[in-house]
Amino acid sequence: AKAEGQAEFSRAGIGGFFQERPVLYNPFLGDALLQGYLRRHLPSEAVHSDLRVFGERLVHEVDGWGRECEVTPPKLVTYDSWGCRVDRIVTSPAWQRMKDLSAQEGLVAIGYERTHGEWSRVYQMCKLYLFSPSSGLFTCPLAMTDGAAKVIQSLGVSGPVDKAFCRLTSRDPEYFWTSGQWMTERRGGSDVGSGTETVAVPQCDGTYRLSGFKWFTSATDADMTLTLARVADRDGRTTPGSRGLSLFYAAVRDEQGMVQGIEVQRLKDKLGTRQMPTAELLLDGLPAYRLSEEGRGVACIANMLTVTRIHNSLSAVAGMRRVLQLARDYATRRSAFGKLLKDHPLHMQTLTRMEVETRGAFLLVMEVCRLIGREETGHASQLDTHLLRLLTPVAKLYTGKQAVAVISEGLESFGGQGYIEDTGLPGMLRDAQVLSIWEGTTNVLSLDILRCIARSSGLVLQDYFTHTQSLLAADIHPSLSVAVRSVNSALSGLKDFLQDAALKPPGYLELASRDLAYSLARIYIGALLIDHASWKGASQADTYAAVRWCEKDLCPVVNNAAVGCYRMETPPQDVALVFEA
Ligand code: UCC
Ligand code: FAD
Repeated sequence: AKAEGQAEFSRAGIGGFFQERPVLYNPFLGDALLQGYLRRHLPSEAVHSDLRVFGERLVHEVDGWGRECEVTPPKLVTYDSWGCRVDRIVTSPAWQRMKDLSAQEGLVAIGYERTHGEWSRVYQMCKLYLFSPSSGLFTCPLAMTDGAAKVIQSLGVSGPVDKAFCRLTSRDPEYFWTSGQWMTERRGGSDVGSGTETVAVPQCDGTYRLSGFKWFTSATDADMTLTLARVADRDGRTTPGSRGLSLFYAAVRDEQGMVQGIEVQRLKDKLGTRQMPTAELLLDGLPAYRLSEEGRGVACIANMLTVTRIHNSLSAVAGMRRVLQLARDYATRRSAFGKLLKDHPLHMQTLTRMEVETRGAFLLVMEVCRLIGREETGHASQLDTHLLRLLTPVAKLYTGKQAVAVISEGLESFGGQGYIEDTGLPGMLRDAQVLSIWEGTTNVLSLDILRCIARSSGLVLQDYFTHTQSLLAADIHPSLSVAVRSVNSALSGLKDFLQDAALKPPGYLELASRDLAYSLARIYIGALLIDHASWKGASQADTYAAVRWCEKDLCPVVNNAAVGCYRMETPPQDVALVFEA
């Protein structure tokens, strides 16, 4: 109690008002779209109950571990106290708990057990989507683990990798392994065909020894890795370019838990993803097994890229959802200008725009998960396979960018508190920034989309048009007719653009590729939102989200082409502008 006359602000008192913090509730129960999506496509009580229970565990247990991972980053111990080289990466106890939990909860296993048939991937990814923002970035090793399992399974190779596959997909924490994915070298991470210098020297027993330098290796505390190298012939010569690359499997540690044939040069000092070690590795005779035919390394690791890019997209949408869940709760607790934030229409407009982005991203990512699930269970038509190939990079590049924009807006919705480190919010933005860089940058994936269209002689695009139109053909409620018109008009604009582009000089489509990727994403998302809102169990909010999405420019490539963005004169003008001194 204050003595009479004592000021409220004095050495003994720091004021009476303390802002209530935003509260994280069960992320499954707080996500209407996730629940609706599952009710529609996977109405399994077992799945619903698992996600609900897991949601509780995340709030009461795991989210705290995630924070612990952030504030206890990994360290590299190069020498032991007697001067012996040990190269040990020490992670926090919370990181270890994440590994055990991942096994127990089946976060990789569910995708391979396939208890729910073609919907098993959707189930697995929904669980990972809930886990991701609380995971202290353990979703990164899980993504690579899942990708490695997929590669091993699809190659059907035998030998020590059989055992590795069982470990990667195990639910037993004692037995469970994680994998790395070492592709990037100092000369280049996008153009691995030119950038890879690592050499694989054949041994008498059919194995190889790898020597080279891997410039970025994330979650380097992993048990095994998949990596690329060039097989040397008897004279030590290798084949240059992508055609010289083969895919290898290597165990990272020996029976005693010591790295074998590897020197950990240092850990990267990163903007974000600090919870997780990312190391530079000197490979100095690392024992390895070749998994692919010689020269088929890139084609064989492509399955891993598909899976890790899907995980990347999932993390992006999960980050958006988490910041929104916190922001909407905060809007019910924080007052400004005499009323709660939730009662300021402009604040709610801001949150609505974030919500629409997040819903659209969610449906796009689930669509890719649906497609991979069909492919893996033998249900995929050629159309499904084409869509999976096209939409994987589309989703990765689009959601990676959306995540940064939405999470940044999310931070602002907390005012100054959004900038304060120990709220946990700034880390979300830092971590989001990597999503458009690793696993293929936005430009590199835009070009990948062009290549995949060209390789299919345009069939991939035909299937894109066919399927998008079929999503609009269902029984559409009149309240959605404006949205349907927008998507249809964007689709026909896109068709006209592509016909025109086919007649343009080489280089035209390259300049247009990024806008083309955005157009493919926005149109497809529009169709998915309309389709979801047309489902009999949909809510009014579903309809509203579809309508709002379709108000945006769904086909930026058409407008940019109209103003001459991709003309042949543009590249030299771009250079002159950027380099003007
Ligand atoms: O960043 C990394 C790990 C980060 C941590 C994990 C995060 C996971 C998410 C976590 C969330 C929290 S690992 C490094 C990732 N690096 C990249 O993504 C590389 C980016 N660069 C590319 O994607 C390039 O496009 C390359 C490397 C694929 C280009 O190489 P090439 O050799 O020039 O490629 P080509 O000629 O286009 O393709 C060679 C073969 C072809 O098959 P064939 O020979 O049968 O015609 C292609 O069809 O590979 C096939 N191919 C693909 N197939 C290439 N890309 C793909 C693809 N995406 N899908 C299917
Ligand atoms: P570059 O290839 O040099 O690209 C530089 C810029 O040029 C980019 O903006 C790119 O979009 C642009 N560009 C390149 N080519 C073209 C083109 N043809 N047209 C237009 N623009 C182009 N790699 C791994 O292998 N394993 C890992 O575990 C791993 N972990 C990582 C962790 C972190 C935190 C980070 C940041 C990176 C990690 N990476 C990892 C590396 C990552 O995959 C690469 O950084 C990424 O693929 C880009 O390669 P780069 O850095 O060589 O950039």
